[in-house]
Amino acid sequence: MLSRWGLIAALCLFLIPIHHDAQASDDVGAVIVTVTGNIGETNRGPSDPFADGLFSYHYISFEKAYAFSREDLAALGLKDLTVKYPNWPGEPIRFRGALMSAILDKVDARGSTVRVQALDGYAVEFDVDTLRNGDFILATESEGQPLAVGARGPAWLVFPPGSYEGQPEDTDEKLVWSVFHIAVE
Ligand SMILES: Nc1nc2c(c(=O)[nH]1)N[C@H]1C(S)=C(S)[C@@H](COP(=O)(O)O)O[C@H]1N2
Ligand SMILES: [Mo]
Repeated sequence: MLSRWGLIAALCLFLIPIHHDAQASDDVGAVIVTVTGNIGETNRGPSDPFADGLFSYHYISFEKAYAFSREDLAALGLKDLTVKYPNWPGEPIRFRGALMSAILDKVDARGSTVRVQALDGYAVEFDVDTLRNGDFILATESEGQPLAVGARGPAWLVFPPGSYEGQPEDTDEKLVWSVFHIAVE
């Protein structure tokens, strides 16, 4: 027979959180953007070929990454940026999002190049220095509304004209919309 204390101890064992594999124990919330590559800070383990279906679709795998929910991005501090490009209809758009420099700081980015990749596979590279020194935001809202998936969300890399060296006159070609992955290389 178990003593009373033995019984209590046995019951307590059930209350101790059991550490599953890295995948299951990562507590990262409703992720919208994941940063991979040459980074010093991470909050999740390896990509899983099945569970991480969109990464697999794009032939991306990783050992560690930093996964951001909307709340994680908001915790970095959101900035407002109003932008207009000639091919956009209507008035300038007021965006809100985390600064790319804040995201790169948070993940302790160590590389020199950043590739910003969208759900549709469209991807653009930037120098880390360019992103750190300019008004580049990873917008998650426009005009006070969350950017939706199917629209330009979950995130849209937004910056004013003239933000990178050699940016052709007022083109928005590097403003990647539907961003889900940022690779530091
Ligand atoms: N996800 C995603 N973002 C993208 C693109 C794209 O094809 N997919 N095209 C880029 C280009 S080449 C331009 S000119 C602008 C505007 O393209 P759009 O009119 O198709 O939105 O978005 C940029 N961002
Ligand atoms: Mo374009």
